[in-house]
Amino acid sequence: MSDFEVLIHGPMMARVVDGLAARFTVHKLWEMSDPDGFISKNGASIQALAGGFASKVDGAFLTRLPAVKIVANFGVGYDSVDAQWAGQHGIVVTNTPDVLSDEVADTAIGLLINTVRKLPQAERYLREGKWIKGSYPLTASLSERSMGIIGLGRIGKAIAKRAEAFGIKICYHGRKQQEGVPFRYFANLVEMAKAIDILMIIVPGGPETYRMVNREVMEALGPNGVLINVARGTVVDEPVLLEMLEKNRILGAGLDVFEKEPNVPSAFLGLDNVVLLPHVASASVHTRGLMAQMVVDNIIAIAEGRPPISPVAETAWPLRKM
Ligand code: A2R
Repeated sequence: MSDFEVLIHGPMMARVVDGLAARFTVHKLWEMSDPDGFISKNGASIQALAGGFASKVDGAFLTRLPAVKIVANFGVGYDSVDAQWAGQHGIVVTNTPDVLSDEVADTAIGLLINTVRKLPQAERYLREGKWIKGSYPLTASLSERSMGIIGLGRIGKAIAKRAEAFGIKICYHGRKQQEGVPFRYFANLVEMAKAIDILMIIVPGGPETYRMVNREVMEALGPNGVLINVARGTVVDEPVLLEMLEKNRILGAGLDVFEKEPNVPSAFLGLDNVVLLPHVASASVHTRGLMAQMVVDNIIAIAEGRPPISPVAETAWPLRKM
């Protein structure tokens, strides 16, 4: 099996790198002085690609790896991989669902509380020695609120379970109504935004959801509205959100993701009504370890001629031959 060659696209946890290196020949693209030259010279011998994929893994890129059988994505969101193209060309794409749902849901609720009760701002107030001069101003409350979840999938449902325990009323928006779900469904996102005061975004990224949270949605959410994004920065119209926050046309936002991360528009940094996180929703040692093992196990499965553990919908197993 040592002739099975794996290309790791960008920096990965030791559990991925070591786990793969124990079984296969591993190439670390991000450590190479000439990654492009490496692919031109050795692309044909690569059978598996692993990574978190900050850049696009599309048909043009995968064509340069003609023997590749699997693209193992570290993370549940795989919007940077053209899974449709991969499936049509006999390449399976895998992701890391389920194992991160509870962690992301915990972070989402933490971010919501921090945003509404301004806990990070209050902590900064204390550290800056301001408490001695007077109490921190009163904040908004989580009480008597309702939450609209965009994307009531695995993570969305884990968030709903937690939010219910806080007494928050839940409804959701998706492409279709789900059977057996006790929450009100809104086919129209603007209508949902009018009915709620917490907008929880946990939908996949990609062209279908690009800036679906637009001006109309944010205006419908209104001045008491709180927007929490633990999905992808691309789902929200970031310049409009910035304007809404600057003009206090929504109450606040909690953002774990940004359109061009790790670059965050500097105007966000000066605002008091936004809590900013560096895309850490799943980033605990425990959960990232489970995700890492799934990347390794998916590649081992393909190398051994077994079905992958977690193929994405576009490359459902067994792959249909073109
Ligand atoms: O639309 P539906 O009924 O298939 O519901 C899915 C919803 N969804 C959408 N909703 C509105 N417009 C769309 N274009 C659209 N596409 C998908 O998002 C479903 O309820 C939810 C996704 O759920 P899962 O596939 O179970 O994903 P999971 O594990 O909850 O992760 C969601 C996302 C990832 O893709 C990452 O971007 C992020 O969380 O970490």
